[in-house]
Amino acid sequence: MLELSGKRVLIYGLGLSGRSAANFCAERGARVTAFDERPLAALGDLSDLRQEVELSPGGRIPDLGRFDLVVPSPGVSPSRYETVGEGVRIWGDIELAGQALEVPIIAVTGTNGKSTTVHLIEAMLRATGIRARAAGNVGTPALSLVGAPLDFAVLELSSFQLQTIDRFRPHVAVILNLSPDHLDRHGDFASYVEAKRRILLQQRSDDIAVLNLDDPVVRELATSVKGETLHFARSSPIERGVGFDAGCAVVRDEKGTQRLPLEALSLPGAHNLENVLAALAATCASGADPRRAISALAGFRGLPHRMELLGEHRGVRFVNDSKATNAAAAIRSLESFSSPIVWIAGGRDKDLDLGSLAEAAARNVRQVLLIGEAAAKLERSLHERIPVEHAASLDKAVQRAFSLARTGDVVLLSPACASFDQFASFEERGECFRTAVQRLVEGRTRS
Ligand code: UMA
Repeated sequence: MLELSGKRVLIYGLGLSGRSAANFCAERGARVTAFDERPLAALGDLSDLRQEVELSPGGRIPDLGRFDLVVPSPGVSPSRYETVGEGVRIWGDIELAGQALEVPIIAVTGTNGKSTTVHLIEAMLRATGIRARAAGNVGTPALSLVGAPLDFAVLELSSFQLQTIDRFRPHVAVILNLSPDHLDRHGDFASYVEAKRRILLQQRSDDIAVLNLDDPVVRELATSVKGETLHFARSSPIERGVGFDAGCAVVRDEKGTQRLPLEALSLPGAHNLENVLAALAATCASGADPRRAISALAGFRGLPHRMELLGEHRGVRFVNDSKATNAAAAIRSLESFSSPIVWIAGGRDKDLDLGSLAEAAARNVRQVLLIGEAAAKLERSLHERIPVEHAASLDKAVQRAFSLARTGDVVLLSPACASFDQFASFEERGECFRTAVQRLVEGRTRS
């Protein structure tokens, strides 16, 4: 059990996870200092912080060597603390949660689809009467689950969060897919994959890894599995786990084979089918009945900003996929439509090879409208394959996209880039798109 009483703890970063970690440590008797590079005025309302937390915002980073434990926020690069001596533990909030949670953990990582899968697992377990709650990179700090009346904690984990785990041991570890992302932080794809691999390292022989057999990089991670492996796959045949055939999830386990029709699935795209198969495999790994679990699909409408159909106006559909912050995610959304697409892309480049986008776009993109810092780089990779225009803002891009679209087309926001050049988050970018579409539909902007 985690012993924090009297320990000197530095919370590095006062965002959502930092605040929850500060309170968690203070409640357990630690002497907590909370540092953030931003000045106090920029940190917003801190009234939820316990009084005994000593604030040290702005200015210089405190001497890390003075602390027993440093809790870096996921957004803090390891280069800020990796030179600290051996006497100082570096544990992120996920490590703290892993040590404090008294229920088994289902942890989900991968490049794309994590949040949807985590919410699907939560819904599927609940449909079987199991008390489960989602947290982590989905937006709710994992420490908020400590002490909650639960049977399972379902955690979405980013590569950033996995860099600061130590003994964290999920009973079920799911790896969805791996393609280049966050290379500005990790340096290269191999280092990013190594961060993701860490989800498996503390598992034991009675734990379960759920791996995507269709993904060659994920398949290779099987060499790090310590316990049982369940596979999921949309295309490959499965021996143990969840496959797919003729509209049915095919569950294969020691009891035999069950075919479960997926007609209640309303989420579009092959990638969402993969998310469902992964979630079902994780649900089976938790001991739940897959037939009851799958009933959750009927009420599952997907998450905002992920292939979210905002509506239709004069025969043109508007789809918000603001969460597509990397090339692989944007390719998946482009491939999800058979109708022509007027595509809005761009934002902050995460040092990705954007060339692969051109091939996907050439299939059925009528026109691309480019926004943000990466517009020039995107244009270089796209202009030989599809017509390219620049737009001064997302709002203007929506107006122009609608004027270019024909009946039956889709206007798709799927940026392939981070939002931070123009917005605070992908959510804010998605909301801006939603507002622009609403204005258009209500006739408050151009015809
Ligand atoms: N900060 C510093 N120095 C730094 C970096 C950050 O002082 O070098 C400070 C910032 O000034 C800020 C705080 O740290 O005040 C922000 O911390 P953070 O960026 O780590 O954000 P949190 O609010 O703690 O949110 C984090 C995750 N953020 C990141 O990984 C960047 C959230 O994921 C997560 O939902 C939340 O914890 C709860 O677990 C967001 C995300 O964008 C959604 N994730 C990335 C993604 O999905 O692609 C990985």
